[in-house]
Amino acid sequence: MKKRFLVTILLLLVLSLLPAYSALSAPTDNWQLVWSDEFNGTNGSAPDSTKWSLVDQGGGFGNSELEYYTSRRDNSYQENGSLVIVAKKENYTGQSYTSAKLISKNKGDWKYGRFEIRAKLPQGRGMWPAIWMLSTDAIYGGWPKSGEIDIMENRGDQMDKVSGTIHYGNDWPNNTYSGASYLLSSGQSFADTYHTFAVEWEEGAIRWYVDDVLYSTKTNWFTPSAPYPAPFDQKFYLMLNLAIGGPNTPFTGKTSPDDSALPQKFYIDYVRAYTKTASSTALDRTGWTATTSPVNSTPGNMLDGNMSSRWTTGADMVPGQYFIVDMNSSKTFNKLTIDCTGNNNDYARGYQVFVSSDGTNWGSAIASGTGTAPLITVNFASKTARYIKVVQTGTGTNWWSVREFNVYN
Ligand SMILES: [Ca+2]
Ligand SMILES: [Ca+2]
Repeated sequence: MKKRFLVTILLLLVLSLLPAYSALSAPTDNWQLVWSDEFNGTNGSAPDSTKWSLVDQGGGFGNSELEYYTSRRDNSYQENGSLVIVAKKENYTGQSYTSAKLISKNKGDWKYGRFEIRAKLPQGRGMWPAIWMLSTDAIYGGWPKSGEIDIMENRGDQMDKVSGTIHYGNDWPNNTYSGASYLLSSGQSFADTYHTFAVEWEEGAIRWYVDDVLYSTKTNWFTPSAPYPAPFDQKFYLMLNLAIGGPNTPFTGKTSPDDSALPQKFYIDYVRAYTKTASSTALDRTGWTATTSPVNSTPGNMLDGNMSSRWTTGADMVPGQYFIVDMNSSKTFNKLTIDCTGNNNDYARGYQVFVSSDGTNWGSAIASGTGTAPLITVNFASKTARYIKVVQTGTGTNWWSVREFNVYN
């Protein structure tokens, strides 16, 4: 997003369009949600100030951008479950357009993670929506020496294409970047519907996805003052903005904006940040037994390693149904899975998880949630106990079933 002086020419060199099918589905079990904004505030309300700061600034941002970013509700608000960033043709504090930019600096900062944003883009010549990240503390120096990760950028006269890029290296004009673009099928536009944009950033690797299709992986970069994997080994924060490119803005093609397209709206359904938990191993279930309420079918079917056998309530889901697994001796664990794949409507519509050392005293729930799919994965801080109890808290017109129940550490 910053200082793209040679972007137009160089992008032509790096547009190795790679939406060839490579299905690394995401997020995997090992990505755990740690932060999110679902933008469920009341219609017209400001973005959550505990998660975002609103930039109040103009001046071009090194790219001869034309907008002034305001903190007014004219340019940003929540509506119907989305954040809306509005770009307007409007004279304001020396600029001839207004828009908004949200930053999570010192409110949401992460070293490594999966960052997933579902958004519908604005359109029209000059529009430059961006979802990107910069270093919180910039310990390796000014741009681009502390790095920049662009999760998604688009130019509004090319609505079938987005790009993902990292910027790094020496001071401008000797800076470096690398990236790739993702193209929709012919005739489709990122302005027509929401799409999911994600980056997975781990030590030594950054991967870009659109709608869970991996389209770019970068593993090479540098910064002058520190060894690899610097600069991408420090905390970064998120930014969401809609810039307006002008006659001197390379990214948007050095043309004047199409004023007839304004106002334009950039809709963001959610922003979710995940961190990777250590890979886990399923515990050996030898000697484990299960009891259930209601008493029905064969509880041991959830522990037999066979997806074709199941325990089921034999009755519609109602709160209070439960099963208890006795692991035969005390175990330490931090994750469980309740799998009813194959009876795809039979998963718990809501659940609470309890643990006990004696099968009698359960204390308060260690985890709870709402099931949304036949495989329910529950992560929690490590526990040591012999018994695990899962209680149904939802209501449904299907029988509650469990084909396999596993516990991990
Ligand atoms: Ca939402
Ligand atoms: Ca089974």
